[in-house]
Amino acid sequence: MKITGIEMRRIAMPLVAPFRTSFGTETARDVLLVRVVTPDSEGWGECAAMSEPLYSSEYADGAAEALRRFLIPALPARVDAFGTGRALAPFKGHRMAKAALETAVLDAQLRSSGQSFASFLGAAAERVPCGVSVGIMDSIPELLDAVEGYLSEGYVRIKLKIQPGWDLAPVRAVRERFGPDVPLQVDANAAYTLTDAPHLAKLDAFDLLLIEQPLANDDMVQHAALARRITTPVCLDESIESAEHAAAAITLGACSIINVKPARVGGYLEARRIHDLARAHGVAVWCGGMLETGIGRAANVALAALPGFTLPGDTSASRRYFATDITPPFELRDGHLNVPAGPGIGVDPVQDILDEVTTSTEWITR
Ligand code: OSB
Ligand code: MG
Repeated sequence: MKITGIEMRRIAMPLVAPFRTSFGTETARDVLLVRVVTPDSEGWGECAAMSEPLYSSEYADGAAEALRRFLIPALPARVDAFGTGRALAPFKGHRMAKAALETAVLDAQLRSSGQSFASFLGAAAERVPCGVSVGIMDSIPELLDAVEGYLSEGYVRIKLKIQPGWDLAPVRAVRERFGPDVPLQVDANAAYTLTDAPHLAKLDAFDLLLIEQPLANDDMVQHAALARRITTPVCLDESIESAEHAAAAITLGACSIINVKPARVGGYLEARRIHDLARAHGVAVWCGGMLETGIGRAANVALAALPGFTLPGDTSASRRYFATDITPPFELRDGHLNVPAGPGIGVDPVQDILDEVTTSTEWITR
């Protein structure tokens, strides 16, 4: 496939409510979109990097710089998604930037051939069950109101963000109010250390599906030690940046569940490798999120339909994040989102809305 040019577009998307995690509070998403143009199609990729390097080392301005200076110039004139992966491999890190470019190439390629992401990736379902990630709040009553709202919308599992000082009490309050049958899990975004193991073991009483990334990104061995000291299954997010990391984590016993975010691991091809590896080892995976717009969400929902994705993802409806999405909104039906079936990611940005939220564009000819 010949690439004639690539557009990098920045958009500013206010969130419907601030989203607070152990690493910071987001009130708006500053998103970098990549559009790959070929003679007979175009393809979109959304870069999940946030404005500041707090979740991982990547950030939106840094991703844009890596793309314009190294990644886009390294693309051969004729290339497909697999070739894109190979061309970008010599550059260390910058996985979210690579994922955006590879996804845009894959989208263009699949639109040309008329195949959907879901079909290309090997999806086994036409709709996926959805969970919701609930941020840290100022008070327990506020949290209970938020959870009640999401449950009444139909979300099939609740994930609570936790940090030291906001862990046992919110989990206990949600269990007491909504009962033992609500599928419930927590995500610490690396806020604890192994010395907190006795404290984290107190979460065992609440029958959680999993605890996500309790310890630091690099603490693979420490996660294995923690997993031996608590009964709540340990799930890794930040620690897993590749299939090699996943293999190491599984071998070490650092996790029994993996949150797969295509952005974090460099794209959908690597995400599928992790799915295949985990499935072969009996390790459950689920699809995480980075507060994506409809562009990133469409591809994530396709991935979440693969057979090894046996737990509900953070693939929430558009309105959980944005009053107006840049694509027709993803809507929850009976706790599920439909997997797009059209060519490529199966959705298109609405041009007027896209233009309204655009803060800059940059066209790179080839
Ligand atoms: O750790 O999973 C995370 C959002 C931004 C960065 C990291 C994370 C999250 C979420 C929300 O938990 C996932 C979503 O709903 O998109
Ligand atoms: Mg997480």
